[in-house]
Formats: sequence, structure tokens, C-alpha cells
Amino acid sequence: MPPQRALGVAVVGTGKMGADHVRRLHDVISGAQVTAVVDIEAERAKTLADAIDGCTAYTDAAAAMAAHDVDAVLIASPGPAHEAALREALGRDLPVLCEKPLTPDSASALRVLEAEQRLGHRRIQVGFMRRYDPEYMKLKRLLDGGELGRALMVHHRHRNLAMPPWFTEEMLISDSVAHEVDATRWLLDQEITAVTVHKPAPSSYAPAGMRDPQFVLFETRSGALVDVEIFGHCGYGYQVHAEAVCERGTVRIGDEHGPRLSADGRWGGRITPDYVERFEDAYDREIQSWVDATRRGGTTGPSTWDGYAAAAVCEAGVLSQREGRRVEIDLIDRPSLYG
Ligand code: ISE
Repeated sequence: MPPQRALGVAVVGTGKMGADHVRRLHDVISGAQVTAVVDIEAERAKTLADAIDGCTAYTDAAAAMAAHDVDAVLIASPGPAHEAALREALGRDLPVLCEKPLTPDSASALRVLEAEQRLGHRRIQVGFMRRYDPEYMKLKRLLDGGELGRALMVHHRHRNLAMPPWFTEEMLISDSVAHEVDATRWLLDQEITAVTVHKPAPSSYAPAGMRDPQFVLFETRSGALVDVEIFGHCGYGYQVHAEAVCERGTVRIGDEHGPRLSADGRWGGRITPDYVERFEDAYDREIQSWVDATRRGGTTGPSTWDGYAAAAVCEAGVLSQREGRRVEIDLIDRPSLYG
């Protein structure tokens, strides 16, 4: 593709995230154009495509990827549909931004990893957008800078206002804690070796059949301990905090996101209702950097390896959640393609 031409992007899956990425690519991102939207619900795809000049609606991802005006693919369909779409894109050597999870389990993630290795170069960026959040980026820089010494522990808090009705207890790990899995691996620059899920007495507002909140403990290769409070139905807003405890100091992010107001003898601020608003600028940065790297002919950001490692940790987490025991994680050796 000539670098001066806008990158023609097919967005596969137009639910909450996919529709937001269509808007973002169309209104915010430079150097890209949405040329295809794909959804198994034809009407939904058509409504989105009709609002964008030069955009075609499809119900089949493979048909969209074969179109002459599609240079790259953004996959935002549900996790179980990712493997087929990823393999199709790799078969066509198309660059991909794949929303998390890469795939729902480590066996399917490994198949994708192997397909990309057969291709011989990286084509996939996984949508772990917290790596693009300004506060997370500052935390990463501080940890990498070394002035605080080694990180000994990290405390994560991940609270959602409420989950959609189809959200299961397993998804607290595979869909939500998946972010802390990636953030931990990235921030500490090492793999997670074991996971244990604890369940306190549930909130009386937890949906039937779901123990909510839960407390997850990761052990890492260097012996750091990392905990995650995951609360699916906290009822008051969306909050994501992280605090790294290092040898010579602690760093905490996520407490305030927005103006602090003082009035009527009180101070306070607003809590964002969901991740689309809380991480809006992270998503913008993530998609812009994918478009820029792709137009330069390269690949950036979290890789298929990161997607595989996260899938393996989440799988172990779900097992721990089910069986109430500590579960160790056994990754394959990291292939040379992924540094
Ligand atoms: C959702 O799928 C996300 O990816 C959000 O970032 C996360 O906070 C939420 O818990 C998940 O359900």
C-alpha cells in the first residue's frame, strides 16, 4: 500500500467495542478509512456502513478481507470467533488489531502463534489498551527507570459498575482480569508463574450464580506477589487502580480521572461509568499507533506471544476459580519471532 494512501480497515464485529472503533477510525484517527464493517447481524452492519462514504457491509469476515479496498483488519467480535478471523487474516498476510482476548484458551492461542510463525513475521497486535493509558505509561517508565528499586508487590483494583446479563463468573477472570494479567507482565517485564483465586462472601447485589467480588493472586518469575480485586457489580462506577510497592517507594495510579471539585463544604469528582469513557484516550492512542505502524509496514504493541501468555494465565485462573486451589502456569519457550 502506498504510504500516502489511507489505510483501508475492515472492522469485524460491531458490538459495543467494534462500533466505538468504527467511530474512532472515522472521526479521530488519521491515515485510516473504514472500508468494511462485518457483523453476523446484517442490519447492524448496514446501518454503520451506510453512515460512512465508501464503506461496505458484510456478514462474512473472509469476504470482507478479500475486498480490494481492505488493507488491514480490526477484530472486535466475541473471543470464540477470533481464531478463524485471525487465521484468515494471516492467510492473506493482512495486518490485524485483535481486541482482547486473542482467543479464549491457550490451545487456540498457540495455533495462532504457530500460524504467525509460519508466515515468518509479526502481523498481529493484541488490544491490551492499558499499555497506551498515560497513567500506566508513567508507571511503566518509573519502574523501568529503576530509581525506586525492584517492584516487590503490585495491588490492582478493577471495579465495574455492573456487567451485562450474559456475563459469567468465569468472565471475571477471562474478560476482566485479563487486563491485569497483561498489565502485570508488561509492567514487571516477566511472566506470571502461578495464580490463586479467592472468593470472599459475595455481595448481596451479585447476580445469581456469580461469586462477586473475587480476589486473585499472581506469583511472578522473580517472586513478586500481585493481587487483583475484581468487582463486577460495585454499583457506583468504573474504577481501575494500580499501586506498585518497590524497594524505595510506592507508585499509585488511577485514583483521579477528571477535575476535582470543591464546593458546598465538600470536595470530590466524577467517576466514569465504564471503560469506553475511562480509557478513551488509551484506545485512541492504541489505534493510532497501530495505523501508523501498519502504514510504515511494521507491527507494534502487544504481540501474539502476549495474547498467548494472557490466555494461559486466564485459563489457569478459571481453573483455580473452579477448584479453589493454586494453579501453576506452564508456557512454551518464547519463539525468537517475539524477541
Ligand atoms: C471488558 O470486556 C473490558 O475489556 C474492560 O476493559 C474491563 O474493564 C471489563 O471488566 C471487561 O468486561
